[in-house]
Amino acid sequence: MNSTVVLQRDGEIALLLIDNPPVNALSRQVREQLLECLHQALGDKTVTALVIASEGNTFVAGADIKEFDLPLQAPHLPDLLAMIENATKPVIAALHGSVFGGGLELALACHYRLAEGNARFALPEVSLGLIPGAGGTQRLPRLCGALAALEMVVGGERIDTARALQIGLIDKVVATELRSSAISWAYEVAQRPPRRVREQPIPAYDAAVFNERAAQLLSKLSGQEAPPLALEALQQASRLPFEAGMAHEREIFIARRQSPQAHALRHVFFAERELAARVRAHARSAPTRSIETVAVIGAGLMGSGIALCLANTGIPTLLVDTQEQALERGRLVVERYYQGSLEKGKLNADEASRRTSLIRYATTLSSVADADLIIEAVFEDLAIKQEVFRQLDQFAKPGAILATNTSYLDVTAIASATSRPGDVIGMHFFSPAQVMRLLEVVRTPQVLPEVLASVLQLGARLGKTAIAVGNCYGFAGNRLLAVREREAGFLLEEGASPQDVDRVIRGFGFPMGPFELRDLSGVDIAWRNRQGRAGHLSEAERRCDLIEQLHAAGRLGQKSGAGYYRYEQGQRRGVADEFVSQMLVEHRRRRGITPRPIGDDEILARCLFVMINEAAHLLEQGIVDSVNDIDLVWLHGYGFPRYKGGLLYYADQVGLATVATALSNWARAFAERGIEVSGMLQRMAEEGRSFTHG
Ligand code: 3H9
Repeated sequence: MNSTVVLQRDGEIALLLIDNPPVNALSRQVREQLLECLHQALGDKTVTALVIASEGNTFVAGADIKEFDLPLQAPHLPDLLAMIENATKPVIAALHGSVFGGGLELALACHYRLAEGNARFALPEVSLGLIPGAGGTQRLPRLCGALAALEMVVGGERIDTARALQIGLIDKVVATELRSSAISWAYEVAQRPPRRVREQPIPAYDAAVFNERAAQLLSKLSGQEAPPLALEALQQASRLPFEAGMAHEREIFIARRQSPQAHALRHVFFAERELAARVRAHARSAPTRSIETVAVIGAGLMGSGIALCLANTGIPTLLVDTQEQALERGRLVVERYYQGSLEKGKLNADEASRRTSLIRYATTLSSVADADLIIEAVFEDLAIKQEVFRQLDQFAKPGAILATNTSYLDVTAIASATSRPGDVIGMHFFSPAQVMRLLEVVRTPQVLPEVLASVLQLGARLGKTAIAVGNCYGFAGNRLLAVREREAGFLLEEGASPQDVDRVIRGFGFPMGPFELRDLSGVDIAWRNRQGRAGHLSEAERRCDLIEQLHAAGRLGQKSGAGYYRYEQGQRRGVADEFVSQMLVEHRRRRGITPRPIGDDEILARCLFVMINEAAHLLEQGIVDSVNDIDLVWLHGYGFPRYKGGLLYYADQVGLATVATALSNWARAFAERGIEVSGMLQRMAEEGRSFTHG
């Protein structure tokens, strides 16, 4: 058995060194060996104090998440930590890197805590659908106060050493020589009795302030089951004796491990890492081009957002717009954003000014000559984009990567306007680009592998979830969005109201429903898309022309004060509008449709199952490389609730047989809509397979 914990001696001090790469997770083996080393050190009369430290670039990132699908295995972390806390010799935690979850709980059970300046502290359990399970909810409020504990336990706040020192989580910070500093300190404290957090009372706090903040945090985390339970455990720390509080925490933790939300969140955790590993493998498989300077063409909201995103990563960026007024508006967007970051205290003055000055401005396309990467973000029109690329082909230096930020158009057709289609790629950012995590990287059959690898790598550098997708109408994300919107339109024809559909989709956990989203992104955009795809629409889609009707009435969505909803001055939340109800009554009458009541279950199934079907088509057609990509695209770009694990994870929970049968029934019942049930989905359903387990 490999050694994951070693016991070393420095005179009278025992050093327990955890060495379990990559992040020193507290696996069963680590717990066993830690326990063994602890026994040895405590039983050795020549040892006067202990130091617990870790090898590698992190202390301990938590319990081993891979073990959460297995039965509980002794020694249990709370028992091990109780033994450390109850030790009669002082125990010091020497902390660096990530001190997360069970790692922070380990530190809390020690009697003293010393940290290197780079350490970060968090209890991220709620983000995994759990609550801290080894004393986090009981020891943290005793050591740092209930309010600071609330932010970390319920809000999942991650703090740095300065804050940790301020709230009393750590005793000292050292610049270097963490281990030797801890050993020197151990000699000092060896003479003192152990200082046990469990014996400290929770400092007095204002319950009204606590409750108000708790309510605020929970309102931001609605739909998630773990945060209210984490709060409950934390509140019990003030009401129950330590042991009873620990037992209560443990009971909740154990129940949470097997909860559907915790399973779903674990799926997302590992899906994100699996994607990151694929991006790294891509970069290894092809030489990458260096991207040091970037030019963005088009200073609209998208172009300015992309420029902000680049400057936030420290990349010098040239924002180009041939319209001087548009460029000025872009400059204002940039300046206001950094002014706002300064006022909110997110950046200091130096950093805000450094980032502001990383963005330069120009009105001529020829000024892109030095850029390693040029991202076009002009109006969504093929002819306009092709003209821009024709010009970029003249001005860009050899070896520059030319990217288009189109959200629906054919990237191959755009690339064909240049003499170098191998250098052309899609970079589909989501609005606001400086905020949204998703970046679809659209590969054409011609794109060079090194161009794809370079852009994926840049995506990771920008902090994005960068996913390679094939070139098709709407790529992965918007293709799924389009089928949901189409189905939602059919639901209106059949008798549902926009409010019904939006309520059900919000109830599932999306931040907004399809019609609220349409009003936000613009009825005119959907109208233009439909015009562009007129030849591809089925007869039923063509006749479900609600978008054309709204457009003809000048109802363009939020921007014009009305779309599917009416918007009062300054309100982002729409209200139901008689105009739309009447429009639907008329529409159904013209189409000879007798409206019927449609239940919430049907609304949800119809909207989601058609997406699952389309996702299966995307997999079959090789537009996406893996099931995880589908899940991550919708999680990071479209607000799919993380605690439901993603679209295809959700499909597995419903059962592929249920999904496939429902789709086949609808395909028969609504033959004119041309629903093509994916062959792959049907086969998987028949064979009893699932997306996430193959
Ligand atoms: C907990 O502690 C419960 C307790 O309260 C109670 C217990 C009774 N376990 O993210 P990276 C792997 S719940 C297993 O790419 P980075 C990860 O899969 C836990 N594996 O690196 C990846 O593997 P691979 C609370 C883990 O530098 C590799 O490490 N803790 C764990 O970008 C590198 O990870 C958390 O929620 C783990 N705990 O970020 C912390 N953590 O190379 C979760 C990581 O095979 N972890 N791995 O793909 C993180 O937030 C980040 O990994 C961290 C490093 C910031 C630490």
